[in-house]
Amino acid sequence: MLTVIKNGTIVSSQGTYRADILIEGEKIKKIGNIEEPLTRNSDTTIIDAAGKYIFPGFIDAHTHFDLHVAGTVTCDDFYTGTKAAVSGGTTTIIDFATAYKGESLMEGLKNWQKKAAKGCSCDYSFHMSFSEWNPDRKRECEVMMNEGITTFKVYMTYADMLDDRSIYEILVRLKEIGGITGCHCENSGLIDSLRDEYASDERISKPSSHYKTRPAAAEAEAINRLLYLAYVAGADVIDVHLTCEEGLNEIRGARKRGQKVYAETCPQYLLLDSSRLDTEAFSGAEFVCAPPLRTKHDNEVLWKAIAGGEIQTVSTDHCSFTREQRLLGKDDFRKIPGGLNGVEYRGILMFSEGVKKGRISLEKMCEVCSENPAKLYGMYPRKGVIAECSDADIVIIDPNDEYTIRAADQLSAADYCNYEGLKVKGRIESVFLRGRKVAEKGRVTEENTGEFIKRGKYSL
Ligand code: DUC
Ligand code: ZN
Repeated sequence: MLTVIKNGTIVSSQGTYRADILIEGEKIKKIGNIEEPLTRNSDTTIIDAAGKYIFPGFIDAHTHFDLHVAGTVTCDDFYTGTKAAVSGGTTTIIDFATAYKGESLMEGLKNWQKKAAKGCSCDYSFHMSFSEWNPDRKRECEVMMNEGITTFKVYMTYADMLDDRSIYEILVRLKEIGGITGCHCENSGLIDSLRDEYASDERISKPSSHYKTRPAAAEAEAINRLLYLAYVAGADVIDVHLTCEEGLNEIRGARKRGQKVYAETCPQYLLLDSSRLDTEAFSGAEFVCAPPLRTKHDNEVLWKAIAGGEIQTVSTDHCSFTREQRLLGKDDFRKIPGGLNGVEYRGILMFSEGVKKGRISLEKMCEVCSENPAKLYGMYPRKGVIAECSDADIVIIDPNDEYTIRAADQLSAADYCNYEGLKVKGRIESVFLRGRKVAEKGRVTEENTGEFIKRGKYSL
């Protein structure tokens, strides 16, 4: 079966150009002027994309589906989460498999493969999160690399946090075998002390206590520490979900020392700020995430950092809960399950709030949503680019449509939306996953065709 997408404007990190795309099976067969007789063949589907932008499928390298958090489980599993993802133009997600204490990395991977086996509507892979570091885990890193799990994750806070020695040794080991780790950077000791203080008086029942006990300084200190550990290890490293100017300044410092540091941010840190939690109503709890939302100033600093090439990727950290689940923390902000929903909105938010508002170019959007994630996470050029022989993962955006984001329309299992009421310009019109049309105007037209992607080493 052949598909021809005609007359569209193809977007890459290097520019935009008008060309037709011929899809054969799962791959892009040809780019150029596709003429008859191909387009006359009755087996050929022709799509007229005049006036539309054509992006390589977006890659969301930071999701949490079917994850146990704070005594509950995210309301999106791989089935609902990947449907939501693909409806918004994300054709590949990378979730976080965790090897809990006492489990081998392979056991952790198998547990997450089982979760994903419930059905995925976009392609998927996993990073491997460590909960402990010892000679067994060290040996198993290579096993993961052979399985196509080439990126890892460490936490500097939460129950699974690792100490500085372990993080340093992981950086050394991954450098030896060509892997790379992302790190959740927040200073645990400082946060724990502040949390106990706020929990000792009436502030215990305010959702805003969550962000007030996780200051930007806690993030910046942890980033600084990570980057010095990486400096001594001589290892490249990824700071995931960067939220603030203080943290960015630490990354700038490390880059001045000659270090290779990759930075990721998320739409919530570009578009939302902590005033969302400053409500008397408990609804502020719907905006609890870690690291927390910061200030409007930070939002703009991060947009500029994307435009200027200081931030390489934009992911979502999608980690969704219902209103009822948030109520677990009604009397104690420490028990509010944290994380925002957003896996289905990243593409349209980056287009409408980024490109249409003149904060970033089309090329930059393509770079941070598709091309760089593909390179950093070892999938390029199979994914992340519209090119001959690449997977036909394609997003068609109609720049002239507009609509209002509403929870009532969303595919995520969450019963509210962190971007409720936002008017957006543009629409993710059609989404192709390895040559098959899987979504149209926010609806999934074919589900469960996602496959596990064995990834190679990072190259960005
Ligand atoms: N932060 C969240 O808010 N949720 C899940 C994991 C994380 O790091
Ligand atoms: Zn996360």
